[in-house]
Amino acid sequence: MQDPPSSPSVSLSRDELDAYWMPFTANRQFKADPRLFVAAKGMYFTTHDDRQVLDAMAGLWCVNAGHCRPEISRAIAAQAETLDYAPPFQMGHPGPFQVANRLIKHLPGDLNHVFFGNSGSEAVETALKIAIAYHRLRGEGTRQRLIGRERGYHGVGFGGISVGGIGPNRKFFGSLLTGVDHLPHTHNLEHNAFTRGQPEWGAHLGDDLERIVALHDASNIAAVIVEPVAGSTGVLIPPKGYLESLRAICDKYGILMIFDEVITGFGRLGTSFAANYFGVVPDLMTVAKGLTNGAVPMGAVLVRQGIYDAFMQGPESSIELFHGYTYSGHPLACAAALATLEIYENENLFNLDRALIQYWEDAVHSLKGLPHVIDIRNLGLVAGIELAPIPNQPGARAYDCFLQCYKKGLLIRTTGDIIALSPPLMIEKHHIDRLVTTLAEVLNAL
Ligand code: PXG
Repeated sequence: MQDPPSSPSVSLSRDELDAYWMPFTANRQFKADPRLFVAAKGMYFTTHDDRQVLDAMAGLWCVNAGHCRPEISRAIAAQAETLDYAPPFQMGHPGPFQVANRLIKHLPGDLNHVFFGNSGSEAVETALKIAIAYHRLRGEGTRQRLIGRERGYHGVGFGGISVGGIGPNRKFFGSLLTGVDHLPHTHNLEHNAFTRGQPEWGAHLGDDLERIVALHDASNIAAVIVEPVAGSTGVLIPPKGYLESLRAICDKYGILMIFDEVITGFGRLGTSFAANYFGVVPDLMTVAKGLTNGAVPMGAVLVRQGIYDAFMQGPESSIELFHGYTYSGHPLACAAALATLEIYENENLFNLDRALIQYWEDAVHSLKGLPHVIDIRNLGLVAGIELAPIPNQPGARAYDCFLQCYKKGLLIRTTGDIIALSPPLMIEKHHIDRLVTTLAEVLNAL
């Protein structure tokens, strides 16, 4: 086990806490009793009050190879000293070409062209735009409608919140994108509570796509976007046959299928990507987070050969896609991504030990029967534990659980009354034991 580092001293006054508007955070509550991390190593964070916290969330689903890997920090530092920045439009540098080539080796089918951005949200906006533009280039410009899913999370851009299925993320922000429909989500406690791995019930939910096609006609539909396993809304595992069914219906009607693998990518399910795990190849895939082990922001869209080819038409002097970011393929992000992919490959993190995954599954399911636990679900190295809400106080029970865990030295993530667990992939059995023991103590005392 790596030794956690001691913390650099830090003190922020109440006034100093005020200027920073924190994302997706109860700012006033947080600033009254802040929780700051000041260092991290391997499986642990160090807090501002010098405690060690076991990271059961890989940061925020991103630090898959563990914290502060020297190979990655050294690569970033060396890159910063050599080439800090290069313009990405009509100019280049070796980094993004190298990352793209290394990345596509791990992708199934002909997902072999990569467009870079800086986050999952940007990857999603990019993918939706490519899908619509692709149809237009092929003379099917009426295909503009987008289909997402209830309880889907696709970042916070206007496209992402429109295809996303989370009420609070949408309701404050006006009319959003027009022409969007949502498939039903696949979560069902009545049929599937306490399932290990993929549930048996629910493949038919994909057939709802037929209903949407019948309503709008396929000639108006550009793409369907889903997370293969929904992460943010509480680890919703797809029923057996569901993703296969969506793929078949998309094929039948010429609708592009987008997998948002921002969470499921880079080893989370025990394979490189969920597409490999489920044996379902989408037409476009969005990734971010684990791409750089969380060390430098980076996102990307992978597209199949035919999509790239559709854009590479007309005069060679013409710009094929009017889209991109100042920091697309940023040198520091590329350095981090290359070093990260090297670690994943060298440490076989895309092919996790089956025995470890089984240990994880057994450990999380051992919490069945504890107070308030109404469901436990898992796949690869991810798990969701659903708690019965306190009447009229949705989310309060799980938030309390989060706070108690933090006090006891364990970082979990909660969404509504669901606990999400998604540890770094180099987790060992003794970490799993500690994680589950702490959670059990907290649940028993809630
Ligand atoms: N797609 C998916 C599937 C995601 O999980 C994004 C897109 C957006 O990525 P960026 O890099 O723009 O944040 C995400 C992000 C949570 C949580 O509570 C999850 C995410 C972000 C913030 C919180 O589970 N995932």
